[in-house]
Amino acid sequence: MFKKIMIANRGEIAIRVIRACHELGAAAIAIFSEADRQSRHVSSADEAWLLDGQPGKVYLDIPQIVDIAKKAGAEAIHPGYGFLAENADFARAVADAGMVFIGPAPEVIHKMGSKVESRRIMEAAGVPIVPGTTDPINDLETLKTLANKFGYPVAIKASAGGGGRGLRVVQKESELEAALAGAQREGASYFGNAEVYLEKYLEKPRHIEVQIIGDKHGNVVHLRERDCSSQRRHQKLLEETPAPALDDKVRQKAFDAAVLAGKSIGYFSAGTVEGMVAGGDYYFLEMNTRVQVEHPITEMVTGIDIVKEQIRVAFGEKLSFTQDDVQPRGHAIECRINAEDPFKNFMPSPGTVRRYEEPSMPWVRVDSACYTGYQVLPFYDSLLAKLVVWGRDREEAIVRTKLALKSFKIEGLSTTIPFHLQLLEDEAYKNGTLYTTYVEKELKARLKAPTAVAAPAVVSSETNGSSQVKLERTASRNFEIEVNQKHFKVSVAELVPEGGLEVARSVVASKSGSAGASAGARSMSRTASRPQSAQVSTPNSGVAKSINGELRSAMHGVVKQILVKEGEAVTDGQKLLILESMKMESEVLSDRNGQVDKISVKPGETVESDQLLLSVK
Ligand code: MV4
Repeated sequence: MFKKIMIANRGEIAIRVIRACHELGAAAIAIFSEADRQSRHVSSADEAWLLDGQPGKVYLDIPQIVDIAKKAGAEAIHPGYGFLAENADFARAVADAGMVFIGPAPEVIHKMGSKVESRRIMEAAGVPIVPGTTDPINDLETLKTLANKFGYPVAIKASAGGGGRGLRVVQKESELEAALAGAQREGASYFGNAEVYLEKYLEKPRHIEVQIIGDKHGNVVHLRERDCSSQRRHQKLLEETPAPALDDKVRQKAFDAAVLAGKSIGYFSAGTVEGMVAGGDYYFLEMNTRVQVEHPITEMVTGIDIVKEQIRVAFGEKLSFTQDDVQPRGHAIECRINAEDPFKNFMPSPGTVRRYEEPSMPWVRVDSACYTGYQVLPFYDSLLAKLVVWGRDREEAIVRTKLALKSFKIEGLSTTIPFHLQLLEDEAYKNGTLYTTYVEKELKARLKAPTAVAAPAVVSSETNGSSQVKLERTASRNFEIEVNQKHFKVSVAELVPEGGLEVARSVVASKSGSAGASAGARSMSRTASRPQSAQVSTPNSGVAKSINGELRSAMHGVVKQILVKEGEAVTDGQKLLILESMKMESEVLSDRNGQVDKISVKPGETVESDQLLLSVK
């Protein structure tokens, strides 16, 4: 086995991989950005190296990461998910430097990165694909002809896309031109590739994905499916396995497609074959050549450690089990607890976690890098914790998940916990008929914010009714100090008022039985200090706020694109610019008919919360 493995990632997945390294007896090397000095992935590693450069960019710095890995004596690099995990150049650079990339071959990453090519390969292998093109489309006329051939609605997709980026749904011919331009622009700006293709758009599909793992001896097995239909704007919110109310024949079709897909490309690592189920049919969608966020639910029902097995096969070992050994047991649910406000259109909620306590109970696993005092940074995604719960059947798993969600204590910022509690009570969720746009189209409108209560004092039952402010020790914060190229770990604890001053606001999330019904209190001062919602155009809520035509950013982010010019006439609801924060792209819309008066930002510019973007008079 490898003796030393570098983890080219941060956060919970870095910690998860470090754990697998330690189980295998390998030392784990962490890398970290300046902003991540105090991160738990740094303190859990055996050795940690500071990356030179901007915190938002360093985890993508291939030459630097490969260089450090060589210097540190790593034999292999695990990329986690996100960042460089599906970057074929990185996989190649690791191999060229004489190390093992813990993932599939660079050519496989490259091929699966092109959705057009992966569709072509899968079709040739006999895997069912969504009706559509397997060649890129370059011009509007061809697009029109093909859209008519397949019939509306159609989806225009960036070939280099994935996860919803560069996806446009078109209902009628008049929308084709703008959709083509939009998909091309997103493909170019996110992936440096403007190539697009067309698919028949399937209404209300379920998102079923199959976990596979292969070794370097030609074996490929599947670890059954995950249902990831609970999403919002392509961000998964809850995943579970097995998929509820799924016909066993369709399930078997998905398994067969996944193994066939893996074998046809010589896959040797952990991977996921994403598909859609619509009207009793299964269709291949795309293949993810990495370990996924939601891999733990598969581990819970199969008992197989996917990350450890992934490292073992990268070393050249045969899979330690056969397809027949994969005998699932029970049901597992994962809730992605994000620093987002579900009642403000899931607006990112960066800031400091004032209190963080995980549920401690049987059948519950929490994968997280969070701690009291943890800062949610605007450079990275908003995942705070993955709550993973097992039950003998779905009902038992749901009951346990609700109990675990209610005993999670996260204060200081908004989280998706109240959303999860409401989702688990939802009829469509309970009977297993939820589809991919259900949360956005149906559930979001019904989400109930816990009722606001004027709460002058900060007393909750957590302090046993006492209004005294006690001092408590926060989890100690770890610092890494470098002196003469040597690493020292220093631990500092600080004294803060017990519970902090944000208790009133955040007990809403952690205490409400069925959210909305309990006596959760919302800090009124916070509410009052915000512009009233009537002044915020609804589609912009969470992204920008408009007061008398002045549009201000509601969050720290980056201006991706400006779609209008000064002096241009605009209409109510028209897209003005695109902001990105915490990996989410949001459109800022005009809330009135008028004229663009002044544009105060430039593309690429970083903006703070409350910063003036532009004004419409
Ligand atoms: C689709 C589709 C319906 N029909 N393609 C969204 C992200 C990317 N992975 C593919 N996506 C979709 N492609 C056709 N032809 C619906 C979606 C889709 C979706 C897919 C998987 C998981 C969640 C989704 C949410 C909305 C739309």
